[in-house]
Amino acid sequence: MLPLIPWPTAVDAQDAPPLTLDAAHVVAPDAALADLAAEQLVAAGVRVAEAGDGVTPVVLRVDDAAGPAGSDNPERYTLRVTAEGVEATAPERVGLLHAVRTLRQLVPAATGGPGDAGTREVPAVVVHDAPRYAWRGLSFDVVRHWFGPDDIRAVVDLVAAFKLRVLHLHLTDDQGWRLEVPSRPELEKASDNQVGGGTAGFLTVDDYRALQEYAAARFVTIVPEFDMPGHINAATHVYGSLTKDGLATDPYDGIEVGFSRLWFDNPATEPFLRDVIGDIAAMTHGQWVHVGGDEVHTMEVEEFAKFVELAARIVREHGKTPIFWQEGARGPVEPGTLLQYWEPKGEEFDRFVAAARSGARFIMSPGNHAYLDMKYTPEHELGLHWAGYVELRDSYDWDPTAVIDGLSTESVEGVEAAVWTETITTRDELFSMLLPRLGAVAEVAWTAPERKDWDAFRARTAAQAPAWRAGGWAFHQTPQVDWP
Ligand code: TNX
Repeated sequence: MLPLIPWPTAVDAQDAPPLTLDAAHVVAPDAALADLAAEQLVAAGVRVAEAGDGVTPVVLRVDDAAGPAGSDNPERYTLRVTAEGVEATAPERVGLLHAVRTLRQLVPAATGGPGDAGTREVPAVVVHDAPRYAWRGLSFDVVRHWFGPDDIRAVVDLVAAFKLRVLHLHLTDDQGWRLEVPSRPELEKASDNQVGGGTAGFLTVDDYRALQEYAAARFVTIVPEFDMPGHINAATHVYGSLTKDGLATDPYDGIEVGFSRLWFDNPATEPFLRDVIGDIAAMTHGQWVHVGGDEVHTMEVEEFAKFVELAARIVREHGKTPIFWQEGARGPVEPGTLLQYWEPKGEEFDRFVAAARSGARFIMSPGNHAYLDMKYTPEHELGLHWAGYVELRDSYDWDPTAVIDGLSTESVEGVEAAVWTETITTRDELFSMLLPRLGAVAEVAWTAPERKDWDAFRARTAAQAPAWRAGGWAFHQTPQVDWP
């Protein structure tokens, strides 16, 4: 059993002596990749040194022939470990980093950290690998409780460790506004609030740029979410002009949803959407802008549909691709729009299938499997449970193509876990909700269904624990795993 999550396409254990990886010398196509590889090796307790006696070469090389036989997946890679050294090949840089992540997990878990004196014996193996879906992500609510740049970088490191490519940041909601918008500087007034009150904050334009650069270096794209036309109390608290009676709303620090809204016919509304979406699009390096659309409980569908049409049009005018929560299917849907499924609502499945026929594609975030803010069990202190209790196995045992009856498999764009922070206030609490379940969702997104195996996954999860401990990553010791 090799301790890999997500499980690769092909793992060929070699009948050959293992590699002792005490010290490594990295050869890479560029300095940025060499640094990232060195960072991973050091985290695993390997000394990184100049080439020399007793120093193992770890060679990263661009090679179109890498990956599983016949695969043209742009993320594919091959990792070869022999007693003499390590060779990673891939057609693109991202695949080389995937190979390094795999190597990092192969360094024996018992020697997971720097300073650990144990032997770093890596089995001789050839791994050929490529993901099932390109869209593999985590959605992270930094509104309900504020998590700043340091925490967000830690979450980038975590998602990257599981080879995820998207970090979707939920940046606006009833309780707070978390991103500087240069054309609307007043929005900062709505940053200093969160669930339960207390001091909070927001990302400046510079913070946001630096975060995107940090993530991009690790092949993670930040997808910003500006939630409208509901979940909007932070904005109506700042701009009374956006409300029906022209009066600013009170700050909100509770956890109810669905009460706040914009008004389509209000002349202040469209300029607000244009300013906010325009600035966010201009600041965002990735291709996508998420414009929410969830849980507007006080609006007729005709008006809601106008918001969907307008927000999507503005996003496209700025050269980006719009994403909505699944409610976006109630509006007109253009080809290429992404819809994010979250709530099991059988009566809406026909609408989702129709949206897919119009060219929409679905990101699967089913609450009962992928919502990592759900409690593990009724006794769990943290979390909500509107979508049920989500134990590790619930996060593991599902197939994205079987979530919406009648949806064609080609209409599934990929998979996102989600963590909402109504009950989560610290980094340790956050990580204990994400780990170990994020590994399960990552495997759903990466590994072909016929290669998944719950018992093997449990064992591979247990094997990660020493590295998580060494890295200071809190995790929940679910009884579904025999933890070391
Ligand atoms: C539903 S998921 C919401 C969020 C809550 C979450 C809590 C979605 C699109 N909306 O506003 O934070 O449930 O689990």
